[in-house]
Amino acid sequence: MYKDLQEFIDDVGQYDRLKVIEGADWDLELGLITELTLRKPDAPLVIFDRIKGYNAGYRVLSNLVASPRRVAMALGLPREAKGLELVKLLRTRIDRPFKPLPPVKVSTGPVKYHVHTGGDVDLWEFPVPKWHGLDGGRYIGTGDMVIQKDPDTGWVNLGTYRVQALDKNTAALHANPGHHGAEIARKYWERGQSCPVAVVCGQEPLLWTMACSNIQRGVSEYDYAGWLAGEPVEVVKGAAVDLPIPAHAEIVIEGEFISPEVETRVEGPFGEWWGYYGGKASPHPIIRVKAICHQKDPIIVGCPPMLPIDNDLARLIIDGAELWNDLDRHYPGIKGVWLAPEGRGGPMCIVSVQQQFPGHARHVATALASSVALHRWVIVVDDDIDPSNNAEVLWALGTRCEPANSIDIMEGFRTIASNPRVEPEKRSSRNFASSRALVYACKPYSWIKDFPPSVKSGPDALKKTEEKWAKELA
Ligand SMILES: Cc1cc2nc3c(=O)[nH]c(=O)nc-3n(C[C@H](O)[C@H](O)[C@H](O)COP(=O)(O)O)c2cc1C
Ligand SMILES: [Mn+2]
Repeated sequence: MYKDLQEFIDDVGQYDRLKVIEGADWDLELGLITELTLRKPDAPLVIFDRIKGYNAGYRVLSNLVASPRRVAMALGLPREAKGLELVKLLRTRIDRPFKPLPPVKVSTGPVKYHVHTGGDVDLWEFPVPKWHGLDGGRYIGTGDMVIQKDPDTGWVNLGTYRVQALDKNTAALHANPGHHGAEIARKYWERGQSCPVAVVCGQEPLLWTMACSNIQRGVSEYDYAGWLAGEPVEVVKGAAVDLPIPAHAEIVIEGEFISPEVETRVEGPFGEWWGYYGGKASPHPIIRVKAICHQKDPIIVGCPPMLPIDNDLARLIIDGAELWNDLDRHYPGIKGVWLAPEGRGGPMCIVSVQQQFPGHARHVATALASSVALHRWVIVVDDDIDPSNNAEVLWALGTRCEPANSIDIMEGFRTIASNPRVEPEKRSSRNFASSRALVYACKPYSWIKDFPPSVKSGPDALKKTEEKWAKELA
């Protein structure tokens, strides 16, 4: 695991692509530049410095894990791995009994270089970006981690939930129902208390990736990251709340997350991960900020939703690896699980199966559909198809799927308010349910042996020819 964000940035400068951009405006320009960089494959990591109206050193970073190379570096995988290979490598690494490796407490760390409390707290000290034109304000938390502790069990959860800066010591926090942070906050609120929170706005990428992946309920992302990396995360006690905060975090906002029965403020709208403004501006619970700790030259990590592709690929790799291992415990022949970034990840789940018995494809597809993740499409392909290769998947869809009898549609699954396709009537009655399509883009098992062979030449013939004609083909 990288010691801190700076160590990762240094490595990116050496082994991947890094761009430092000076003089851009926090008001939309950071978002526009980020969007332009994501149009090309292998987008660079971007650091904005000397942001308009702010001192040098107060930086914003985007595209933290937006290239396969940086995903591999962040997760400690071989740097040349790409696509499904990344999922395969990670799944092998986590295919062992989980042994929590809790964080170690240290007395202090670089995060405590500046500690602001009381009247000294000011969220506008930082160049908080307004990312997209229709956003309702400036978001300090997009590539963040919200730390909370379960009041009953002591479970420390880290989740990536967006945070809008509202005034110098007030922020709105948007944690969807079903997410661990919402569950923990509710426990405090039901007791008439507010929920202590610490929002980390800038962290090295491994722990951050755990915060935005579907780590099991009751498991601390700290313990999971430690287990995965083989070394514990170093933490210090917060300045105002009794929560462990990463000793090497860039910026940490600490405070009380207040019950919506006590106070709410309007949050949003925010250009969301689906790629739309699906949710509206609405009353949200707020954080009363008690303290802000930050490094000498602090960096906000921004991860605003972007088109055509998002910049948080690493979480799709870990979610895919977890799904693959889960399926593997129940079914043979699973050759790959891929959450396609172009389809926004979860909603576009592709699984490759070497079919071995009647109903095999349907069992696998229904297992994936019933996952709590938002898999709107589950596409089953055969084992000759790489699910992370869009050309191969489209070929399978175009040629092996007979729509009349290769699609199951199931209704009544969980979705969330930001889903742009929730009908207005359902939205007004807060019926956030959606359907799922299981698409069999694979050869029908009952006549799989009679399915026409493909025109693709065998690997041996291709290799031999490639060697013989190496010069001409170069
Ligand atoms: C960049 C990014 C932003 C996210 N924003 C939110 C958000 O605002 N609210 C939310 O509930 N989930 C959000 N998520 C999804 C959660 O982080 C994710 O589901 C994670 O598993 C939540 O942690 P938990 O399982 O501990 O609740 C976001 C994910 C990413 C990658
Ligand atoms: Mn969690």
